[in-house]
Amino acid sequence: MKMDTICRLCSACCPVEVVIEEGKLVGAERKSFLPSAKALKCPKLKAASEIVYSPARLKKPLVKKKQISGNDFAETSWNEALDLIAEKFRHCKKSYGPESVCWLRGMAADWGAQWDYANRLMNAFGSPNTIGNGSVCHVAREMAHVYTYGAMTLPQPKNARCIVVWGKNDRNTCPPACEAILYAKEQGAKLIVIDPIRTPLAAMADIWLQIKPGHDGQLAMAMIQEIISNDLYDTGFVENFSLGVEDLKEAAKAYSAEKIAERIWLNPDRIKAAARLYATTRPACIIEGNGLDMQLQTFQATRAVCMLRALTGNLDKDGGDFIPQPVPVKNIQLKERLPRNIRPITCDYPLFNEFHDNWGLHAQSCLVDAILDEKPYPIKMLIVQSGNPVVTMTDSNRVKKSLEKLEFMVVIDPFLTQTARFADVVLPATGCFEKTQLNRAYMRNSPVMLQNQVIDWVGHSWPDWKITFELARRLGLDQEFPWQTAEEAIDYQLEPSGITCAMLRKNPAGIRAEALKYEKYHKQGFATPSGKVEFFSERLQKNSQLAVPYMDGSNENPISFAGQSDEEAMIGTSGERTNRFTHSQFHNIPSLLRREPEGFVDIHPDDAKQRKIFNGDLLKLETPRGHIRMKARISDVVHPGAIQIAWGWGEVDPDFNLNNLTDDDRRDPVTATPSNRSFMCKIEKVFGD
Ligand SMILES: Nc1nc2c(c(=O)[nH]1)N[C@H]1C(S)=C(S)[C@@H](COP(=O)(O)OP(=O)(O)OC[C@H]3O[C@@H](n4cnc5c(=O)[nH]c(N)nc54)[C@H](O)[C@@H]3O)O[C@H]1N2
Ligand SMILES: Nc1nc2c(c(=O)[nH]1)N[C@H]1C(S)=C(S)[C@@H](COP(=O)(O)OP(=O)(O)OC[C@H]3O[C@@H](n4cnc5c(=O)[nH]c(N)nc54)[C@H](O)[C@@H]3O)O[C@H]1N2
Ligand code: SF4
Ligand SMILES: [Mo]
Repeated sequence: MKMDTICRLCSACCPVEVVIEEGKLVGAERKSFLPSAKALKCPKLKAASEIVYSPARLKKPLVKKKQISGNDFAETSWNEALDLIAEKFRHCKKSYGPESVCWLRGMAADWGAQWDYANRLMNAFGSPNTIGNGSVCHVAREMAHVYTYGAMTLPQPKNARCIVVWGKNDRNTCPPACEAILYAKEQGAKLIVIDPIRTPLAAMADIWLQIKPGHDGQLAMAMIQEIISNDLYDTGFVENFSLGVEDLKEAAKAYSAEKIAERIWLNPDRIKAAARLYATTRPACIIEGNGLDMQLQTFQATRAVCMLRALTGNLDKDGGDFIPQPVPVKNIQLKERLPRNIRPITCDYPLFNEFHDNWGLHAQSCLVDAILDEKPYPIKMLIVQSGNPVVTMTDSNRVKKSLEKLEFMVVIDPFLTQTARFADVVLPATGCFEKTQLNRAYMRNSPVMLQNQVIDWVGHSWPDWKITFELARRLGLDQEFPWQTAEEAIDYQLEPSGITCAMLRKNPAGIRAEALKYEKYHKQGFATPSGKVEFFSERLQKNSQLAVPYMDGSNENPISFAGQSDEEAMIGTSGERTNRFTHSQFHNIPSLLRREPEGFVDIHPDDAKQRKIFNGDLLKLETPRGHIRMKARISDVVHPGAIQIAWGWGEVDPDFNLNNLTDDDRRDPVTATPSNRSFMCKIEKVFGD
């Protein structure tokens, strides 16, 4: 039997068709608009049945045996596990106040209605502290869009004549987007790639700018300067639908290509050529990604990139950057129920906390501050759902210290991860094919699609919705969580749209809540305070932030430890996603390991020669926060002076955990984003061992 659903093994959220035999998932294939010979294959999806039925899957709730030292767990029943957790919720509320309990969600791959359920439970319980990982993923990016033109745009590469891929590696991270780029390229579209690494898309680009890691904001300002000073911008659009272009003009003067090229490792003529090609080939879209997201200046840099879209009049055009038409849904988070006098632990980042109706709190680093430094007050109990913070959060050694200090910790995950080992109770969650769920990626724009349960729960695991609903009822929140099935809850949330779960099941390609419209700003303006695109933001000015990006003329080096490194240090870049793994996940799946059995440090041949490093040599990388060991791979995909460190292997061995190297002391002032992707590190060969 074949069934339709959405794959959530990573956050690409591909629509897929799965093959079910005797109730078991035996195969799955991505749906693609390309003929099947050209469609991109996904190794993770190919391994789906190995992942779902992995012997390492947790089958029952686990409780830590306190009397035995080490990481020993005993199996228990759902009743006992949930009763114990509910008792700890009550104990913390009574002893320290409800705000001492925090719920942390990871994995953008699982964003969806589940985020709303966790918020609803916590808000009704009385704690404002439901924290996501958006400060190191795309929520900070979303805020930069919202502050510029009211919503996060969706690039439309398929019909574009020019595509800019800025810090995004869609070949490995988002096959549907990559297919659209490849298709457009075949139709003659121009491709510009801005990436410190020669990715597959960079290798086929018309212009590839191999930027110095972390310096994208200055590049965007140079492109703005080139476009404005040569009158290449869309004057009609800018005059009628924006404000502050004069201020932007002024700010950009300090960043001409000649002035900044050398310090960002680029050639001024190539910067100008890229700016001109983008501005003069319409429609054009910019696909920006995680390469921009984890920088110390992420908010200003992304705002500058957003301004390029507006200057060139590409906003809300087919083939440009589309302003989404979100599906009307109920906001079910119950934020209004929170006592007004309790501040969240992320209170130092008020603009980030409040920029959106239902994104909620994402200054993830504040959780560690609250546990360790008790600022603004201590967190005593933590629930971690679909995240592996010991491996994926900044400065892992500090994170581990904080988890050890907790009074009680719960992890909800299909696997016993490095993080789960710190927990007092581990609840076995089902994976994506075992649950029905509304998907936020598809809620932000019609058409809505359903993630559909296609197989039974493995062992005694439960889907996240059921875990949350059952826990809520044990906390006396029966009225807030009256639903017995995922479908009931989804229908409740979708009510304003007139769409139901049953309708979605009958329409696997999705249902549009309203007809697709471009250039909506003619009628409704932009969802900013002024109703216009805001090159100058009064909101930011009032809150003591830069009203125009880089208007202070800063040329600061935004790489961690830049000031304190010795001459021998290199720029460590992190986070490479290969298409076999999702962050810390799947490093225990045999077929995926067969092709990629370990992670490597990519080092340029010139640097390797100078340091007498050969392929396969064991290297020690070190920063003031810690060290890792990994083997060298000589490769010219990197720029001399920079290395690329494999990502996610910290789940296999703490010695491979690159977040041992990252720094959480400096953060973007608006979005609390640390520099997870670029930091100075010392590199030396390990002899013997
Ligand atoms: N230095 C550095 N740090 C980074 C990054 C980087 O590039 N460099 N990337 C950042 C980014 S973009 C992100 S999004 C984060 C990712 O950080 P995490 O969210 O911690 O990433 P994962 O390792 O994917 O962890 C997801 C966990 O969810 C579990 N899981 C899978 N499916 C389900 C489910 O349906 N239900 C439940 N309950 N659990 C499930 C998995 O087993 C896994 O343990 O890391 C960030 N950290
Ligand atoms: N296979 C797989 N797919 C995934 C994931 C996964 O772990 N594995 N994770 C999912 C998640 S949560 C996310 S957020 C997305 C992320 O997906 P992408 O946004 O594609 O993220 P990455 O591949 O991490 O990084 C994109 C590119 O940024 C480049 N880069 C690094 N530093 C810089 C810089 O300073 N400037 C510029 N301009 N570029 C830089 C990298 O070299 C890389 O080519 O992928 C999702 N899809
Ligand atoms: S790219 Fe991600 S979402 Fe798409 S099929 Fe592969 S694992 Fe699933
Ligand atoms: Mo992410």
